[in-house]
Amino acid sequence: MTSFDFEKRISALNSDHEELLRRKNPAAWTNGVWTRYKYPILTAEHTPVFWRYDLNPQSNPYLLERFGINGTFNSGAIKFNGKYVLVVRVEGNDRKSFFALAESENGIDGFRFHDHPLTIPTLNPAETNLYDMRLTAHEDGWIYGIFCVEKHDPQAAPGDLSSAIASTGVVRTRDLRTWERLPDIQSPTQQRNVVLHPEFVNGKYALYTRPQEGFIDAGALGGGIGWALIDDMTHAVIRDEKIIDVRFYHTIKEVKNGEGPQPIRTPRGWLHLAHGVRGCAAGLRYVLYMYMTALDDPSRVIAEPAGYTLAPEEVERVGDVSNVLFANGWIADEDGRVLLYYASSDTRMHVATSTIDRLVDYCLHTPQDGLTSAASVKRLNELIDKNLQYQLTHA
Ligand code: BGC
Ligand code: BMA
Repeated sequence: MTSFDFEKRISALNSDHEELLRRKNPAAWTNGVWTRYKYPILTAEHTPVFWRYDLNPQSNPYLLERFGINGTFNSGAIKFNGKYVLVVRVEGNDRKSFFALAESENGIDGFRFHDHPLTIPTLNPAETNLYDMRLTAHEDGWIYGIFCVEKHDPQAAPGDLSSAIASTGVVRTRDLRTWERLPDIQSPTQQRNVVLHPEFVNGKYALYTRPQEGFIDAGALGGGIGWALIDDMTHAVIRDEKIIDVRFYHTIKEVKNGEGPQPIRTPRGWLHLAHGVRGCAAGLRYVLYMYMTALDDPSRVIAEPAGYTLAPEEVERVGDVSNVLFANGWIADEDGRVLLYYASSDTRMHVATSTIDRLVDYCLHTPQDGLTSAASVKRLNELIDKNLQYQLTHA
């Protein structure tokens, strides 16, 4: 009979876990706009050992994993009481997602999960999966969490166990401990990627929306990121909705797009980060892009730098759903830094940093997409000529 040393195994598990959580995360890459860091900040292995294992040798003599974690991704973010706090989408081996808070002192490494995941009150027993929460500290004094609620489509043909319906859930809190569930947002269409604007606009709440024709297809209704004013977040109803960030043929957002985190106010306008999706032989490719809107009207686009700002690279390319970068959380820090929390391939969380000044410069001074190869060549030639001229005169 092989002997199994329970105590030895558990102490190895604990010390490996502690080592992972204490690992420093040096800067590794920059293109001037963003700095990437060497390691993911949260992976399935970062979840507490006591989430995954039953630690009692009587009930778990072989020390088997009892609750497998498949991934930690698509996190909302907020700075709260001086800590960098993420509301992480955790997915179990059973494919169900739930939310859990993790926090760090410096926002770059040392993220630790709170002991328990969030318990979100259920409004309707049919709701099956909850994911992708955006956190907005609103000027009304509440912190809102807006997330996707997924149910099996009641109209699905018998045997069709894939068709689903996406709606939008709302919770609010003041302390990140007690979360009050509000009614789901009423909308004439399905919605994903709904984000609450942090300020009142004409005395109303304002939502970035993403109407969609079906569960997956954005279709004609989902022509881009939408905008809707709401009277009351405790009974939110989307009535009039307009598309503010439009999709175009042969771009990084040709198939779908959606608002990422809550926008950031700057002296020059609102900074936005979104995801864009295009189809290719490998399936859907998700990248991150930016745009800016006007301070006097956050629904009016004033800058649209061409193409993506971050796309999957190296280890980021591979995971549960490969070739995906997705972000629904960032923090504008008091010192002018921006910490972007992005997920790769529906598997793990990363951080990238920039500053408000750099991001505003990037948005306002990076040329817009001319939508054709000819326009891109013209844009590139302008930069080349400008640089060659500069080199000549500064030789
Ligand atoms: C998944 C999401 C995904 C959505 C659309 C859901 O079932 O949980 O991650 O974005 O389907 O593909
Ligand atoms: C979606 C999103 C994300 C996910 C992405 C890629 O539509 O809502 O949850 O990261 O697909 O699977």
